[in-house]
Amino acid sequence: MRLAIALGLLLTSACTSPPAAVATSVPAAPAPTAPATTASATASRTTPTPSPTPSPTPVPKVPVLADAPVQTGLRLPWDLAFAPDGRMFVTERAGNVLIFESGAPNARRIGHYSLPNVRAQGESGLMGIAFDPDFARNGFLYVCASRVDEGEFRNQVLRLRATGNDIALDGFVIRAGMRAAAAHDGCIVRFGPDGKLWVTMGDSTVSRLAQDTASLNGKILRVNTDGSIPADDPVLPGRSAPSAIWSYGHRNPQGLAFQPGTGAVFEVEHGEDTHDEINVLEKGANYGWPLAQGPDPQGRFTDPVWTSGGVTIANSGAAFVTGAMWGLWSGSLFTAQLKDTDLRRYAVEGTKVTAAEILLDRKYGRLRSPVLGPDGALYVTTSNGTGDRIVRVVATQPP
Ligand SMILES: [Ca+2]
Repeated sequence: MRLAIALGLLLTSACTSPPAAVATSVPAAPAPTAPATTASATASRTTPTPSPTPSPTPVPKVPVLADAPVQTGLRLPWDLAFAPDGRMFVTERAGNVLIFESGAPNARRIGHYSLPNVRAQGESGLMGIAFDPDFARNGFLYVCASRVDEGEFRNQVLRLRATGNDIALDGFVIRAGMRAAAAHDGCIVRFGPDGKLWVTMGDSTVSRLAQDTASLNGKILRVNTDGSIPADDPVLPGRSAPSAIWSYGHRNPQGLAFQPGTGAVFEVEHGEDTHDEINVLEKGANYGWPLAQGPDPQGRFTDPVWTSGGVTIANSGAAFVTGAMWGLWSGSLFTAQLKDTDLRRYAVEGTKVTAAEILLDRKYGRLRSPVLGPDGALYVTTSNGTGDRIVRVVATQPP
């Protein structure tokens, strides 16, 4: 069953050639008045002599969206990230890092790296990717992957080093302590505005680990890029010193996004058969899994700011959008849905999250990770198994 759409209407753009408009929407706020007309009319009434025309400040509007694949023929691309020079790096679950010249349509593939010892099955394999904030100088990037190492199946955070378009394994950030499984591996990596590396880690199908503060599974982790523990990480119940764990009680978090301006950490995780969640992460907080799903009626845990209620939609990745082209939608959170095969917008005020539009509904199949590109467009990976794509969603302001 589909969620009710709070507002806005959905236009499908069935079989048209890309780029095609995907959606328009009723504005959330009353329609803005046209600035130039109003301003000049007022000016002409009150000012008898001509005065310099003030440059009009555009009034933000609901954006017009256009979507089109920019890369095709991929196999389970999981995540992507843009280098400061505009190159687009894409992970494929099997263990590949693909480098494209840019995010432009059909941009040339200029590099390919295979991470060794990846075991890819179901929700495991090579997943998250993030660039070091100082990448232009040090060439470092970070991935999270399920690998066989020292005789164990582990999720690991690894540092890679790019020299031009050649990538080499540089070392481990987190080598041990994260069990891997065919499902519930989390494994999104993102840099926060605090310069720390944040990692989502699933319970690896052993749900009790999410409440075990001695285990790194079922957690959100926050570490320095060399794997050391930031001194301001929390001291969790049952421990005597800070650990890599920022928050716990998570089932399978596959989305992580930092709110522009505030730095608040929004996390998206899969529920079991109800209550997919969006959480705002507080230091040291317990988000309840597996003791509570969704809001806890007993008040023992930190409640999600949004849930899917009695159904699951399989919300995976998440990203905030910003920029003038997004107009009234700047500052919104977008999530990609696997099961419900769509892209959703949430209006966000502070930490209040309100479901808004459903976009790209059933158009590209399962959607995995949305990432804001350097051009302000949203790039989304599909996760269908064969013939997968990177879809670019461009927002423009209507005249
Ligand atoms: Ca929860």
